[in-house]
Amino acid sequence: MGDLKLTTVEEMEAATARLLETGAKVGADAWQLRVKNQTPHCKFGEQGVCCRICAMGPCRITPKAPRGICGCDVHGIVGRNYLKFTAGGAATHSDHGREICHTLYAAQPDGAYKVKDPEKLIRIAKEWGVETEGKDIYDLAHEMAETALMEYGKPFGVQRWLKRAPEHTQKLWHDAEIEPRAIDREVATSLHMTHMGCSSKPEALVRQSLRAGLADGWGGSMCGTEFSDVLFGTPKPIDTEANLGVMNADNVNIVVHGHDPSLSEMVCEYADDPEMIAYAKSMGAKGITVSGVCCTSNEVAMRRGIPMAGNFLQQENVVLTGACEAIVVDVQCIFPALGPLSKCFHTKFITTSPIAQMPDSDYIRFDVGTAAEKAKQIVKIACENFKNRKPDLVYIPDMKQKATVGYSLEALVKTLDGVTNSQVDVTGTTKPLIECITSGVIRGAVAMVGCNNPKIRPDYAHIELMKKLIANDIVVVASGCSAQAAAKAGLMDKAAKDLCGAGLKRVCELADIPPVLHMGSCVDISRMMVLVAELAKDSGLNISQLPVVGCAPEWMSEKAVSIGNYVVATGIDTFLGVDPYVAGSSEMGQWLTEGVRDWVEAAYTVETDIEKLVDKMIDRIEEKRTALGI
Ligand code: MSK
Repeated sequence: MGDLKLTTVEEMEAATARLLETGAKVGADAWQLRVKNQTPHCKFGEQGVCCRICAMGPCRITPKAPRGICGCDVHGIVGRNYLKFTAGGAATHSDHGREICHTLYAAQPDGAYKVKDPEKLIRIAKEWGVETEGKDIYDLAHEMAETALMEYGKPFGVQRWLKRAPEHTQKLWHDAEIEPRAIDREVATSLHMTHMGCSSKPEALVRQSLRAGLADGWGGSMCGTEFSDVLFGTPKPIDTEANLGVMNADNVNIVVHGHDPSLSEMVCEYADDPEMIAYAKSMGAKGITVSGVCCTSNEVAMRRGIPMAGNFLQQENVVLTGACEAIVVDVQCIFPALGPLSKCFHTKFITTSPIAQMPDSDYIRFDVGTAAEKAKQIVKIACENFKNRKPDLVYIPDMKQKATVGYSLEALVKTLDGVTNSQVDVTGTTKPLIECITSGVIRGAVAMVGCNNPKIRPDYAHIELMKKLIANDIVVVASGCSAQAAAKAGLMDKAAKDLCGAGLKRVCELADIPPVLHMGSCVDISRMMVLVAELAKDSGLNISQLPVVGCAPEWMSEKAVSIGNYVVATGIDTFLGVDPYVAGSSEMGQWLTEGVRDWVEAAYTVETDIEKLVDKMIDRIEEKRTALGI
């Protein structure tokens, strides 16, 4: 198997166990203990049958009490909870996108934020019908930022980005009345519908869940992805490393965590500044190592090659190494536990956003106007904290893997250009990939996304599913914490081609790619939507006909449900390893796993048995191939 040795889940668990011993010495707890304290979970909550949207309750549905005080049945209660969950996710991603638009609005040629990809900005401006001729690039950036911000609250019309979808998909959305209008409107409408005395009909609640999801994936998240590329550069393949061993015991370790690259980009910039490196040395360190956790990690890995310390359920581990001088966070997926945990060590837990304020943190408010000075202040604080380290508590697991990351759609198209036998010119399109799929060299593709969840053995589902998929010649595109699971295991090392079936292995060799392709952070699932849209247009097929499925085996956040809704609504069958709190309603289950297919030609499958989950995905891909006669 060449020189690749995968890191196993068992090895990662052993490293975590060793770190928890350090935690026990200093009286720290961690999620493993809190899970025990919270188990068993409330059955009403698990099934989604508890309603607390008004003060007459809470009402809980049982065989003896089949309706709430207002008379709402279990299907209405489960449906409302599902829509509220979606709205939370859509709001979160979209607000991230909005912040990026504000950062773009503040970009200046001599400022902290610059336009790093002017060609992409011009391309999007032309797509949106904005005049570009003779315009200063920064004037254009500000105009585009303002135009994008208007998408959040415009009174009329639907999302601009929808035009990227094939006409067939746009028509499905129109006919099903799920075309998202203003982004904020879809979130507000969802919360209006779930207010006491509004919708309790599952069909209506599911329809709005798809619409709110689309406002995220084909609205707010797409703004986040596309304008992050404009500001910080469109990712290209770049080498990095992943897992806790990327932290360096001799250096000042700064860990960036969260989602918005506006913060992490600045921290990376200053950590690389010779003045700051000299400062770290004056404090007794040999240098500065920045590494990442969660989607922030994906953002800076794919643009700068910054190493990935870990994913969601590894966030406490970085502090437990005893070698983390500062963990610097912005928004989303940050454990409040980091506050008390950091107090057990010398680590500074630095919060930076008014949206994510937490006890036991040092709050250094970060905004676009003062980004440079705040980032410098944060790096200095970390350097000064090096001397407070307690050497007897330092243990960094010797565990890391090589990874090649940064496969934006643009990079993917460019990379696959050479992999074709076509007699016609297919360059700059997805046609080489289509050829690989239609010829059967690659059987299909799976978009692997989402978090970790203690309900599933962490990373196990991600890694085992991916191994089986690539062995069956199915290429994997991954984002979020799923991508980090792959990188930590070694599946983003190009040598992982040796784990593939013969067809995918050949493609990996020809294109010089790993079999699991890193497409970015959670908002970058919008990249995957554009990829399938292009595949459909270039092949003349509908998205739902492509042998492509989506999968979130270990998901946990509201954002993941919003994502699931827009992936399904885009025409991609989506497989979940964790139930989205709908088990209490047969009608909701029916709508999500079958009913929505009539509107969008795709639906959910929920399967908590991981072996069965992967087999169902492979079967679905093969069914689609058979239907196409390929
Ligand atoms: S960070 S939403 S735990 S993928 Fe985007 Fe990871 Fe899930 Fe957060």
